[in-house]
Amino acid sequence: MANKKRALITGITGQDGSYLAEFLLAQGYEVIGMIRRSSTVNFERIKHIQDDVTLTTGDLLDEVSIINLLRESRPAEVYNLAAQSFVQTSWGQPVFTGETTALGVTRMLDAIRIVDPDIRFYQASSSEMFGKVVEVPQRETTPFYPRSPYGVAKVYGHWITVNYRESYGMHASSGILFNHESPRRGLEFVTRKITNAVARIKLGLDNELRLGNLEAQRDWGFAGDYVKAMWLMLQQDQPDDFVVSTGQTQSVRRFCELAFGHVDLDYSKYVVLDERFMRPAEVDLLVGDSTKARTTLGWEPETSFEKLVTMMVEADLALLKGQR
Ligand code: NDP
Ligand code: GDR
Repeated sequence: MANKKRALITGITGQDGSYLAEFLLAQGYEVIGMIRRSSTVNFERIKHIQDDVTLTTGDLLDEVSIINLLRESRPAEVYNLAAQSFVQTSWGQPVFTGETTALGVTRMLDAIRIVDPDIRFYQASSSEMFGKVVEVPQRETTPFYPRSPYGVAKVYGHWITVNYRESYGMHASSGILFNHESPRRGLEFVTRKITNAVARIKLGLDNELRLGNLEAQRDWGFAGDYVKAMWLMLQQDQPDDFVVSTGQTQSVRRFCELAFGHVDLDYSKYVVLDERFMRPAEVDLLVGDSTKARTTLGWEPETSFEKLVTMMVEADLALLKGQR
């Protein structure tokens, strides 16, 4: 145990945190997960590895808790995945989103600077920073033009990471990850909302799916593939920023078509447009150029869009059948 490399993951109870914890355990790491206090247990995504990781309370809103956590756990690597991550919510809670998703990054970076500036740091940056279409495909050099309080907060988180790298020589890297999904995706995100509805409709539990903008285009990959890129960034001699994406873009409509089609249903008979799911400002088209990650890190996505959709529909069908 003493010789194991130790990593701290914030956001371990989230989609990416659970896949990253699995990945790091498989690499032989000792994994510490920072969890925030809640009135009910929310270990759904990590219950299968709960005995293999150490869970410790802390909150990105509370720098003292982070300093104490770092002092006690002394990790070699910190993966900062915690955030208010739902774009739609960021209009309703813009200040909270800024506190967590933007200033939370500074709290963590500053805690590292105070406790041990040699700790390597990964920041979960996002393709939402590109926002309005300025260049296609988007790459590391594409100017940011965020379109939501979430996107604005992520731009802050990205630049403060660059700033701590340049100011203090810290090994701080920012992964600009495009949308990545999985059966563990939260039910409010469009992909999981669709695959869950497909399963419910197929099993006779529902008869419609209410959605917003069907024409938005996203570069969707599989979360299990993307966590490897996070780890690879922290294994490099030099810290840097990397776009992580598949290079393919698909519309929400196309996602519906494939997901419903997988169970022999016609999406147009079930999908109902609902204004409540339209956004005040939309990100119309995201497609990433991950050449730098592919050449420097040797990373590439392994799961096709079709396989991802099928995996998610099958998982939701199995889940619902299991619940019955
Ligand atoms: P999730 O929403 O699934 O998980 C977010 C995690 O952050 C949860 O574990 C949540 O804890 C935790 N968290 C939220 N607020 C705090 C806080 N104040 N203190 C401590 N923990 C907190 O997100 P994903 O796993 O999908 O994404 C991981 C990161 O990657 C996020 O930063 C997201 O913005 C970013 N990202 C995600 C992309 C994607 O497509 N998934 C693409 C690009 C970037 P709890 O369970 O208690 O709520
Ligand atoms: P996104 O993901 O905003 O890209 O952020 P989301 O799945 O929420 O939306 C994708 C696109 O689908 C459109 N859409 C709907 N979205 C939701 N959630 N619900 C609907 O009913 C609906 N109808 C249409 C949206 O308008 C949008 O265009 C995700 C998050 O994981 C972020 O944390 C991350 O940074 C980015 O991906 C990259």
